[in-house]
Amino acid sequence: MSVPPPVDPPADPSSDPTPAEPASAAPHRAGFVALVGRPNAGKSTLLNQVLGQKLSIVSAKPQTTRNRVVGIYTEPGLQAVLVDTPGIHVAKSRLNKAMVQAAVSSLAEVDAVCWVVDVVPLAAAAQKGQEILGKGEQALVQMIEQADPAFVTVALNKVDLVSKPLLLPIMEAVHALLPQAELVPVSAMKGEGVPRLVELWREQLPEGPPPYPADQVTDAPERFIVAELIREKIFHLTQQEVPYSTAVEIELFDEEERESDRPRVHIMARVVVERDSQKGIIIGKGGAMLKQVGTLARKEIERLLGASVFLELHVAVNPKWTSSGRALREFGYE
Ligand SMILES: Nc1nc2c(ncn2[C@@H]2O[C@H](COP(=O)(O)OP(=O)(O)OP(=O)(O)O)[C@@H](O)[C@H]2O)c(=O)[nH]1
Ligand SMILES: [Mg+2]
Repeated sequence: MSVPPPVDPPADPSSDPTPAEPASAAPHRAGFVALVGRPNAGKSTLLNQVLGQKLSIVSAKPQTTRNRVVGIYTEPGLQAVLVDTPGIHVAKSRLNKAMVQAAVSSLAEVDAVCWVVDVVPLAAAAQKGQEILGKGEQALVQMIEQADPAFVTVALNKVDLVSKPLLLPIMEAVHALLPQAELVPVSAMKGEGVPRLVELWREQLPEGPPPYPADQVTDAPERFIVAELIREKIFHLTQQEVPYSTAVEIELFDEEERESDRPRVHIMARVVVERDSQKGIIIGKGGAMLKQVGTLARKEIERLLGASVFLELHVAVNPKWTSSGRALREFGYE
């Protein structure tokens, strides 16, 4: 576990500035920034890019993130606590409603909001002469306005996929809807523009000491991230409704040999689906799919834990868990 860093004592305004201290030393700033947006906009990619490490899972499919995931970015003079959230969408199932609820409630708890926008569909709409910001974006802006955060930045994401001139009408449309917000074209994937976003948070976040120790990267328990990494591989490897019917529960997290000369962690996880047919797909022919999920997840879990990992997966059916309050609470979604 991490050890809190020494916190500087508050400056005494009556004392003369010591020559050793640069006169321009800016006050420490810290606060919470919610990353919100439509599904698949690149919120989790952005979180990982700012942190410089994989913390929140990413996939090409929408509705990958289901919980709020906190990533703590610390540099001298700044701690920005980023809150990755599920994509905001018109939710039908109880699971999806819980996801949207997690995102919307995060809006109310933060100092600043970063709206992450995928510019690709907007550029396509602009080229066709259609309305650039559709109902989804407008509803989202209303939610941001209702939450009334002190600052809003807009990360116009995936600029690596769109030619520069197409960004102009998009920026105009966003500016018209959110005139107070700072707009930053970024590529969360490649890192372009991301330092500018961090610079804005540094300017916007309130003065104050860091809420977390400097070496802490998240408040999420390791077992949560482990379960997420397994779920991510299922998102990558399965199609249609299967990833959306899947949850992962850690049943055993045995760290007895973690501190040994050859650090080792034994993990048992249950992959829960809604139907027998989905169970068949996740297991695959002769167990091939489950093996592939396990192999890919294990590599990333080993990197996360800094230990070799013995990962055992099995699959269980919990009919209609996505609409069961009890199951949603058990899996941590409600
Ligand atoms: N080319 C490109 N792709 C990106 C960029 N940012 C994200 N992506 C891709 O967009 C897809 C969605 O990224 P995520 O980070 O999972 O998006 P999200 O907003 O967290 O999605 P949900 O959790 O489903 O709401 C993935 O395939 C990413 O690799 C970018 O800057 N450029
Ligand atoms: Mg996400």
